[in-house]
This record gives sequence, structure tokens and C-alpha cells, in this order.
Amino acid sequence: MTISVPAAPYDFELDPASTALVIIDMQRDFLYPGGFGSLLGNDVALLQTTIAPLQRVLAAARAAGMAVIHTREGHRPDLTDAPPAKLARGRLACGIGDPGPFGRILVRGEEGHDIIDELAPAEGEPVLDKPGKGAFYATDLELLLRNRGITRLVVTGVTTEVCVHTTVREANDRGFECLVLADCVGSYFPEFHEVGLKMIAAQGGIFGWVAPSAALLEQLPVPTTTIA
Ligand code: TIU
Repeated sequence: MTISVPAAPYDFELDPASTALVIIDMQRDFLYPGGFGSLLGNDVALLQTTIAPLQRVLAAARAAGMAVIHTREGHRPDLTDAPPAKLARGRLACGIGDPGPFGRILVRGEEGHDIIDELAPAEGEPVLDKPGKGAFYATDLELLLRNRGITRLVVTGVTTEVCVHTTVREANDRGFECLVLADCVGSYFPEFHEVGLKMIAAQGGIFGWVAPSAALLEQLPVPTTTIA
């Protein structure tokens, strides 16, 4: 079954059987008040707008039989997989590995590092731990996608110009076609979000496609959970 999603710069065609929904770094440390993101002085409300549309997309993707892959940015408790440059960057009083309101910041196994309750992974959905901004760097994401015959990605999550952009660029260079859902990605900087989306679809889709989530949802079967 191929569906056609109205998008910029032109329709994005996908078959749910060969498409994965990738949900990037929807972690408490980035999204919840008091977490790492807000400790840095950011307004997490700007990211929280992605939660409700992403819940709808996640339900629809599951109902359509699409592969769903979650990622988390973070590090081993001993921080041996964190480049010293990343740890030093920003000269932060409270940075990666330091104790924060939700446990040690961006450390695997800590409450803040895990995915928000609203988008909890279901049984069997891979949760990929990544040490970098891109989801392909130092992970087995590419292997996992190729083994499943996946050629197209619907990309969502945070933040638009950092981990989402890096992942879309990595995917594009590897030959994967990416559709980014504009209302399911968010940034602490509204202007970066706007321009970041434009950069993806410019020049005939230099990195991929951009569409509102409604454009995809209108083409997918209605999840049975919303009918009851
Ligand atoms: N996931 C992700 O984007 N990590 C970041 O550090 N983002 C920022 O915008 N800082």
C-alpha cells in the first residue's frame, strides 16, 4: 500500500511496510520543567507542543504496522562514551553527568534520561541509545533499518535544528528518504525551528520533505483506539 502525503517541496510517497517512524530524544531532561533543558534557561513549553500531535502520529503508525524507533541522547554512567569536548562545552555549572532534578543529567538509567510517559515505547519497539546528536553516529540504527527493508523515515522529536537536523542529514547521506513532521518537531528557539524546516525542503528537498502531521494522518487508517 503506497500513500501520498502532501508535503514540501512535493508529495512524499511511502509504504508503511518499508517506513519507520523515528522519534528522537523525547526525554524528560529535554521536555519536563526542571530538567536539563530548563536548567539551561530554555522554555520547555516550546517543546511540549510536540507531545499531543506526536501521540496521534504514534498511534496511527502503530495501527498502520509501521516500524517505530525511539532514540535517547545520553551516556554510560562512567561517561566513557562522552567526548571530553562534549563534557566541557558550555562551561556549565550543571552539565552532563552532574546530579540534576531527575537524576544524573543525560546518563542512561536515570529518570531524566528516559522517554516521557506520554510517548512510552511499546513492547518490541527499539529504543536506541545514542551518544551524539545524530541517531546514526555510533549506533546500529542503519543496520536495523536495512535488516527490516526500511527505505523511508518519518522523523519527529527534539530539537529541530540539533538532533533532528543531524539525524536527517545522516539519513539523507545514507540514501534514506525523510519526511519531517513540522508540528512533531520542536526547538527552544522558534526562529531556528522555522528556518531549520525550510532548510530541509529547500532546493528541491535537499535533505528531505516537510509536512504537518495532519497531512500524514489523513492518509493513514484511523487507529482503533480512537474509535471506541
Ligand atoms: N536531542 C537534542 O537535540 N539534543 C540537544 O542537545 N539539543 C539542544 O537543542 N540542545
